[in-house]
Amino acid sequence: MNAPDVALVLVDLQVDFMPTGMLPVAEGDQVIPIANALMPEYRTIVATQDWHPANHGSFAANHPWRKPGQVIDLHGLPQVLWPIHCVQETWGAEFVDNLNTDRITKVFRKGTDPEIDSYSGFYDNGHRKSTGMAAWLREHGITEVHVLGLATDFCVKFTVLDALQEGFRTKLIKDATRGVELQPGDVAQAIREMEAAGATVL
Ligand code: VGL
Ligand code: ZN
Repeated sequence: MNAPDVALVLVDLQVDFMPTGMLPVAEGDQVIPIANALMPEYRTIVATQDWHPANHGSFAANHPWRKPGQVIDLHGLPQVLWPIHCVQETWGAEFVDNLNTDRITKVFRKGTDPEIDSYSGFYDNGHRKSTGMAAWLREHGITEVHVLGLATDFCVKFTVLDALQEGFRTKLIKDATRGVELQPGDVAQAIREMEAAGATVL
């Protein structure tokens, strides 16, 4: 059992990020049994859910002639365009079937504003609005977070960087993450950035 001031953070363990999903992460399914095995070791477990409205600006389909992978300016921020994924109240946005959700203490949903994307579980990509996760963790006496999930080079990375910025000791459970790798080497680069910012890689 970890100390009571340590929380486990499960990032985006959702149907659409599985290898058969709309925004497939290779081997993303392999992190689920690890998450299930680790949960009994934590008193506090928070999970994030990518939770987009159908008109979300990160969907290529919402921009004429744009395709997934292209980068546009979305209300002043560079935005990678994605396939339609994790639409609120749809199957793709649900937690993966075989994830043991009984032990999850609290869920934070992100990406709900159609005008801005939100990779981090703490803030949107412009750091304009908080999800309330940092305050919630502090209220529950948490000083350290252990992060796993999908995708290493997007939502996991930005969740880890914000956790550090919010003053949490932060460890990445690397074996329980997988990345999108739009470019080969993106995952290795993301891990270097997290370490450089002060994260411990387990
Ligand atoms: C994610 C791209 C778009 C992620 C979410 O969970 O890493 N990536 N939305
Ligand atoms: Zn998304």
